[in-house]
Amino acid sequence: MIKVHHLNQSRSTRILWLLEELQMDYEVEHHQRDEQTHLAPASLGLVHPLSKAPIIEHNGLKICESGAIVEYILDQAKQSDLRPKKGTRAYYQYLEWCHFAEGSLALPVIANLLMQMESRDGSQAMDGYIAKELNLDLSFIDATLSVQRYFAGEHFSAADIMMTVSLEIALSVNLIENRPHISRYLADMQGRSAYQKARTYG
Ligand SMILES: N[C@@H](CCC(=O)N[C@@H](CS)C(=O)NCC(=O)O)C(=O)O
Repeated sequence: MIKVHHLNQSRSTRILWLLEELQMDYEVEHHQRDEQTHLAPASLGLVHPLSKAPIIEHNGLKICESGAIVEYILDQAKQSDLRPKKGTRAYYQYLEWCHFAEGSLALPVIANLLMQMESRDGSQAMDGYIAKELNLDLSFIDATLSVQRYFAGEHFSAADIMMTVSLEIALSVNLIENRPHISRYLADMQGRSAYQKARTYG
């Protein structure tokens, strides 16, 4: 059975959500963020030298990086339509957005979150860079979702699981105001029962 190392309020929600969508058995080992620093506790460092969530353990393998874990789990699933068929247009959209979630969107969204925790006058090079990247990324995402329901086209896929968790961080700091298609999309994702089950883990 797949063991998921879950850190509260983190990207490991992606993995719990995916496993719920696939109705696969799994066990969860909980790790609670330090209340002061908000970082992972020492228990996660004992599992993996990076001390980051998610991490899974299965059949003697230990895997980090949420995108890689998603692919691994989809490889284990007996039957799944959460990854479009290779070579199709939907597959390449799926691939693009799975990578976009961590490769492009995560940096400005998380940097923005961290910058809000400190006092800044807004004139540093970093502020301009992050604001520009956020605007570019969120405009592109909103335009995409104005013409299609999901990131890989008209069917829900694991790319939606990758993207939703990053977009929710943007939502939590009011970056989604005036982005009607992203707002519609997030409400749709948050209505899924597998999502709601994954969120019960904190
Ligand atoms: N790119 C990695 C990012 C992993 C990551 O940064 N995880 C965060 C939680 S969202 C974490 O474990 N932070 C705790 C810490 O750094 O102490 C992935 O997608 O899995």
